[in-house]
Amino acid sequence: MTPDEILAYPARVLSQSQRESYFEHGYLLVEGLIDENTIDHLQAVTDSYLNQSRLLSESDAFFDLAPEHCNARPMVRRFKAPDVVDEYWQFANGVVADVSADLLGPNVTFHHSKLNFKWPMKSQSNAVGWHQDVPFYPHTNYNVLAVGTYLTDTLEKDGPIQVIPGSHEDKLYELYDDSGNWTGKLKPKDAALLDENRAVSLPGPRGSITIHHGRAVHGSQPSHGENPRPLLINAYVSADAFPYTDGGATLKNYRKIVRGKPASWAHHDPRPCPIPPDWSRGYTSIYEAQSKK
Ligand SMILES: O=C(O)CCC(=O)C(=O)O
Repeated sequence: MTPDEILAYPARVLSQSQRESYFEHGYLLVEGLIDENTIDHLQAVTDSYLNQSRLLSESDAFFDLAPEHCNARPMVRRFKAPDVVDEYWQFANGVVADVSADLLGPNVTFHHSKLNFKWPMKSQSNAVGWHQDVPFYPHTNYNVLAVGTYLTDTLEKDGPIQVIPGSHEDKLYELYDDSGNWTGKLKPKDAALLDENRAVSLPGPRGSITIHHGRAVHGSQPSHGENPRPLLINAYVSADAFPYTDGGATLKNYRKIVRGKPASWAHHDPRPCPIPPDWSRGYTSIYEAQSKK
């Protein structure tokens, strides 16, 4: 569906001007959308899983551990697919799915979730390098987006998501180095050409959501504080967008319809896209890829 076709459907949560702004700039910040009770509940569930991680010494299917992780200080970089837990899955099916329908059209498929943290680390930066999401999971069309929910107040010093406005209408980048190794971020020579002065930071109080288009160039700066900045990301695609790769096949809720109905026709965008490595047996994490020299 084109933006005009999507905008012709009545909005569920967002205002018409928020929807138009998303299509023009490729991102949106909606402050304080999620109510306090829901955030308190998600935060309590998150704390209980962080506690469980104390017993681990290496990453597993759920926890991506930072090098400094230990029993006394559980430093988890990411919960890899939190939607396997009922509370997170219910959240992924709630208001953030309605927001996605406002921007993808009435028929929406869940793609994946992750809960990213930023702990102060000595061994490596906790920045996330510039990248686009579509080269991780290319689809037949670009009605692909990710909704981030801040579980704590997130200030500029905490390393909020940053987006280059309008980049969703620009080119797609290969996220490989010059030797053909997957890095999950733009090549230094491509990143050097980005106009970083135009980057927009999206800080917000707990319960705020960020939305970025699957083609939008985004990342985040290192954090400078003790706030581990839990950011719960749920990614959705329009039901008529079909994956070119089977990277999500091992995920429990991958390609479940969360709004509307399945598509009987695929929609194809003529703009080509790069293809990621074969992750059909599972994907590790963006941190793993980006931290390799
Ligand atoms: O956690 C962040 O700051 C950004 C994460 C991100 O862009 C991703 O996981 O794809």
